[in-house]
Amino acid sequence: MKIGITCYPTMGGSGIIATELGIQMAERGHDVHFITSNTPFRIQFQRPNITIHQVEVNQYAVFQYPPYDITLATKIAEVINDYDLDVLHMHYAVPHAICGILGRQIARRDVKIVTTLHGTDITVLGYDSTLRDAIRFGIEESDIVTSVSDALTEDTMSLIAPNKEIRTVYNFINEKDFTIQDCGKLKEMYSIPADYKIISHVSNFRKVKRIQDILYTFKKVREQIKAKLLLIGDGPELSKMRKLAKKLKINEDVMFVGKQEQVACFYQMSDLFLLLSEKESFGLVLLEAMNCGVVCIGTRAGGIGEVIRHDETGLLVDVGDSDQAAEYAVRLLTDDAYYGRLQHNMLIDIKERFSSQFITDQYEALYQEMLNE
Ligand code: GMT
Repeated sequence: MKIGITCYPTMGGSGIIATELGIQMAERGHDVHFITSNTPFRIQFQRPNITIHQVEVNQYAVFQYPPYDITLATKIAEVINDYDLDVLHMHYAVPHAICGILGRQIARRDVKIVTTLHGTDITVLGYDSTLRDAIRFGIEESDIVTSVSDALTEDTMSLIAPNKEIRTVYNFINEKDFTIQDCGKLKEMYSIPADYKIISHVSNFRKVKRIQDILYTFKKVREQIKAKLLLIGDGPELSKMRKLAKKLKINEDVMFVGKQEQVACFYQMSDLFLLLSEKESFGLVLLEAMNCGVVCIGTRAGGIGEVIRHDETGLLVDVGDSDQAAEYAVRLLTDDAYYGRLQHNMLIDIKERFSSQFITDQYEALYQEMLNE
């Protein structure tokens, strides 16, 4: 198949999944075309069957805002025609599904469109009455719509109420990069004493990630256990959280390492991973941590409860309950047998429900289904 993919090519989970899926499809022999504002950051070297079409948005004095959506739609139309695309896979209803639909009209070709909803397009933009109709249009005019969790499917149905079936297709893990491996002397390089436990978190430090709860949890754990907190990523809440760590007098044990391109080694040196968001459609970072052997504590928010099976493959707490999170963290970090049981189950569960092969098969079948219609 000839597949066009549009996503935000950044470090966010949606861009990662879109890119990894494109790589998987290319490895299966499909002809993959990324139509994006930049080379997706996970494509760092030459890969056969993958072509990148960069969308360059020009700024003109007549426009008050740069016309990203129209330029993208025009580029999509050009690639549809020049490469005879069969399928477009658009990540995010707004703006990308709409750009795909417009691109298809401009190209005047019957290319099939699958749109994947990732979360923010629904759980944030869905509340904006100026965008809700456009999101519904993007969903209804796509040939097939998928969402990354049942929770997001339900949210979409209640917030947007589209006249369209939405199918859940879970995110998947890149098993090659995220695997149990010795992280070498990393602990030593970061001057972390060997007998300290490492608790970590990776995100874009948006408000929804509730980094303050991670700090509160860590403070309580630190009172009982020698531990360091490793915070990876950058975003709007970062400087506030640095101040909070100081105020809580835990700053000496909290390491803010900023945005990092290679995160696998940070998971590999961790003993526990926390994702305490108030909204999270899936939580791809959980899969990454888990496949590196790290047991996770997450909140009962969105799709996190579909990724972590409470008390079987990890632990769940209510949003904001840092007392419970700390109690669970101490148990996991002191009870090796319990940790080992959850870790064992979690590694099996990932293989069964979130492997790259299992999920790529599902998307490939969806593409095929559209073409057979
Ligand atoms: O988590 C973010 O803020 C980034 C966002 C994105 O659009 O890249 O992530 C969303 O999509 C990921 C991939 O499907 C999911 O794993 C994240 O849970 C989801 N984020 C939210 O729902 C907040």
